[in-house]
Amino acid sequence: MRYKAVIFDLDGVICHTDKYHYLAWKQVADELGIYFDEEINNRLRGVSRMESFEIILERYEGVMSGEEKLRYTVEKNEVYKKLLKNMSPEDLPAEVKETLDALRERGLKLAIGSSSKNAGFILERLGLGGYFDAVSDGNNITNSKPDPEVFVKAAQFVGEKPEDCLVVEDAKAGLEAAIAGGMECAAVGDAVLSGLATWNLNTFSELREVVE
Ligand code: B16
Ligand code: MG
Repeated sequence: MRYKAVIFDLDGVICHTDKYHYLAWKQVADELGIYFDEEINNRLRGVSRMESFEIILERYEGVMSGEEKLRYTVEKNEVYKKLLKNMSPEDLPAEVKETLDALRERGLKLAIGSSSKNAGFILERLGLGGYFDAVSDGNNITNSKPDPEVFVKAAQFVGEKPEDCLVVEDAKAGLEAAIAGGMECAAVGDAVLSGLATWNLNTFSELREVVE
């Protein structure tokens, strides 16, 4: 087996919460009269909540205090969490679950490496609470992707060396984080275009061949 553990990003890899992030940020942007669209939303992939807001504020004319910024990010998260309640195990694609089960059967440890502070809640909604061997997320890091911290911690949590871990990511910042942490990585979706990944996946199930 090429690896001992596989570390999965959550949003954009295991599930798709982008639409909920978009709707929640849109509400805040509208309130502030800031232009916001799906293209700008794409720049928020893998980026922390506060850094996401800073990107949205690039189009803001006024000046905003740190306290106000905090208030708006809290508001965004409240809207986002309400929307997440729409999620259910049906939002976990069968292909993803079958592939995860197949990798586990082959003896690989499975972990989550997500920037999100809502990762635990999302996993519960998907019916994956307690499924992974370790969850490293926005609650146990001080630096977000492209800093490698979230993946380095995930490797520590499962007790494996970085060179024995494969990271699966949908964001360029996430691939950069994996590489900075000394890990090989597989790209899904738009991250393929960055040309940074060790493996470029057309489908999630291709992971079965990658780990051989
Ligand atoms: P939260 P990932 C990331 O999750 C999302 O891609 C990104 O859009 C979001 O801003 C970030 O989590 C923080 O999320 O506001 O829930 O803490 O892709 O690293 O799993
Ligand atoms: Mg992601």
